[in-house]
Amino acid sequence: MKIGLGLYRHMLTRDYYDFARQAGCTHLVVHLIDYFNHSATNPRNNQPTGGKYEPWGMAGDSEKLWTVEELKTLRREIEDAGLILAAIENLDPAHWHDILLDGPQRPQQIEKVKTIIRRMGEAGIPVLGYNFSLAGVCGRITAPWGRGHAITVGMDGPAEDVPIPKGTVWNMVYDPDAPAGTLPSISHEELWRRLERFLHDVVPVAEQSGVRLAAHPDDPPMPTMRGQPRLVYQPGMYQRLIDLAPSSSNALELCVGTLAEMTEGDIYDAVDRYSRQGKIAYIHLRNVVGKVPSYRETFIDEGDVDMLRILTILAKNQFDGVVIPDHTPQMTCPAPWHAGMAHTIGFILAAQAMLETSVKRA
Ligand SMILES: [Mn+2]
Repeated sequence: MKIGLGLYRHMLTRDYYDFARQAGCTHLVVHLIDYFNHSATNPRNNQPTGGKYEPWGMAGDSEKLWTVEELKTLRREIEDAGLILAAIENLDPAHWHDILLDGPQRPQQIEKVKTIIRRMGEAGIPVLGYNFSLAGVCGRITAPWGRGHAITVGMDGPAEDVPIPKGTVWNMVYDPDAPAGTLPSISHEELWRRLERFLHDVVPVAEQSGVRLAAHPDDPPMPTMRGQPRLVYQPGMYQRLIDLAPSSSNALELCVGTLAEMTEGDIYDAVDRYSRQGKIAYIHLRNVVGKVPSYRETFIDEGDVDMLRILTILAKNQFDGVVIPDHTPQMTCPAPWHAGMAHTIGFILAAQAMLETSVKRA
């Protein structure tokens, strides 16, 4: 297991790289989309929160794809700081909204995603995280519910079915000039059909490029949100996604917190099942109390999930990928994000040292 840190776009600077090294990380997972772009409800010193049904921000430029040169420069800067670039997390809605929505630009956008994957391969970036979701992250509230009144996020009951306005998908606005109106609801089977077509189109290119696609489950994992179906909202549904395209390039961005929020199954069985199959590209580690529709995110050392048990299962199954802290509650200090991350990484480092010692003693 390798320990990494996830950095948002505005954090791709030497100071943040040094912070990651200082905290004990060897790897980075980076976001190239600016989720905080033009958003009043989304402070930059926290995970992107948005409002309950407000989008995070404006999507990027549909005509501008990350270039090989940009990706290579990013990788070099990260390596110069003594770290390894493990993954890029999330596709920009500007580049793939009509893949999610089955819209008229789908063929061109499939070519864009293929180009992104090929360029990542050329730049030596081995994993692309994605979240195949129409409503994206929504329906959560931010409140001082955490230990010591830390500000954290969660759900306080069933979400209302506030429909998604046209021009918005996956919690970002890709077309501010879209006509009035809302997205029509689709069925779960239609969403799975869209995912299957997506995998069919891009997995061969990912294989050729040496890139693994890594799917995040739906957060929060409700069966539907905003009148739209969710894809992976119970632990067993990940298996359907895996079986749709048997390939090492069809993998998971396994989010322990999101899986623990699900109403069925068992988090330890899920981590065991998918790590045993070698299907986990990388892991989001986060703890929670409760399940949808009533849960809150907690610090790593509290909450319902026994993290030492999770890490023991991963070690037993020889998981060799990267584990990153997902979100943490905001710690009350001048650098709430940094403090929460350093606290979580310290916990993971200690757990790892303990596991290694027990292996040596055994
Ligand atoms: Mn996650």
